[in-house]
Amino acid sequence: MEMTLRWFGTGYDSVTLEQIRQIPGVTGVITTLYNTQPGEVWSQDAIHKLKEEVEAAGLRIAAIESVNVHDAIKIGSPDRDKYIDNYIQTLENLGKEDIHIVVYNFMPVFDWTRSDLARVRPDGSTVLAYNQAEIDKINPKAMFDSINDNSNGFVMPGWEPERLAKLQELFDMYKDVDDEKLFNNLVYFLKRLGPVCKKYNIKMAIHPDDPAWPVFGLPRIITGKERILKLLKAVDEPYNCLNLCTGSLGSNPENDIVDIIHATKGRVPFAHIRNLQYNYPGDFQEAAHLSSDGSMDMFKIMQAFYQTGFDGIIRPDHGRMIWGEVGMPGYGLYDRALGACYLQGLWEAIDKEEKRNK
Ligand code: DNO
Repeated sequence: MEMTLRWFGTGYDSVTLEQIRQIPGVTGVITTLYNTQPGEVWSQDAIHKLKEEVEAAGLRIAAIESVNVHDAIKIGSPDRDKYIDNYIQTLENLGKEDIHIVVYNFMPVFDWTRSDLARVRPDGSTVLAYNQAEIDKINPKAMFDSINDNSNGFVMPGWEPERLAKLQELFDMYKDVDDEKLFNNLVYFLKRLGPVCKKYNIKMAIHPDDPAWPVFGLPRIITGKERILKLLKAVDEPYNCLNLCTGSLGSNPENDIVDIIHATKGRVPFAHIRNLQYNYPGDFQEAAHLSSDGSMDMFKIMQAFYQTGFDGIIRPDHGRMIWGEVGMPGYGLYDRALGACYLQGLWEAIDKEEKRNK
């Protein structure tokens, strides 16, 4: 297991590589070329520069999160092959730079959705939160504006203003896309990536839908165990794999995370680990990573990874904003650093205990 932290790049993140380097046990970052748009080719030169910057700080790029997928590919429009060709070229360039894990999602229009970026918890910390009744009251444009206005001046991942300026147009384009079409378009996309992934040993790790149910009437297909297994089987090759995100899958309390970890054994090179607090159906908020701070048993989750022989990378996912820190909501330094240490503490204890019992 390797512990990593997400870093959006100089100019896009309030956290520096030097700070990340000082979190005990963190050896890699999960990063991206933040100024690119879905559908663009990433040049090898730009990737190389990013890599040099990370390595100069004593870290490595452990994965790219994300190379976002152009909506034409998700919709299956006639020009999709052009965008898939661009994606293949980007993977080729990443492969040449020795990068082997790429995260993406296949959610229409929006990436993750929240109704509140700074819900205040009893201890005064703030967290991302979701309330279905709030979402039902607003339209997608209002949702986008509220995310944009409340992100402390940072562009939130997956909420690029350039793309979302065409919101209505995008919604119209998805009119005829149901779950089945979206799934078939995903399989088509993945099959075309096969040769380049095999050539460079690249793993395409899909991020589950967050929250794990349809939002604004748009289809969502990576929401739970059955559908994940269906996808892994549809392209049954090691390069088609899962970025197991406990928080996204866990937004639906019916998802048994421990069971999903066991069921996807061997197909998870990368995990996002965070805790959630369920309040009532349709309302949850994020929490500190500690089990007792939310509704998930983080020990059992780490134990399941250990027992399935997990040897991939982990990042402590979203944290609370604490100690007066101002940064991108969910992506401050302090609480994620606490999370990284806590998760490594669990791992060390599980490892020692399992070895002692052998
Ligand atoms: C939110 C993240 C997502 C994730 C993408 C992957 O903070 O978990 O934005 O990176 O869905 O493509």
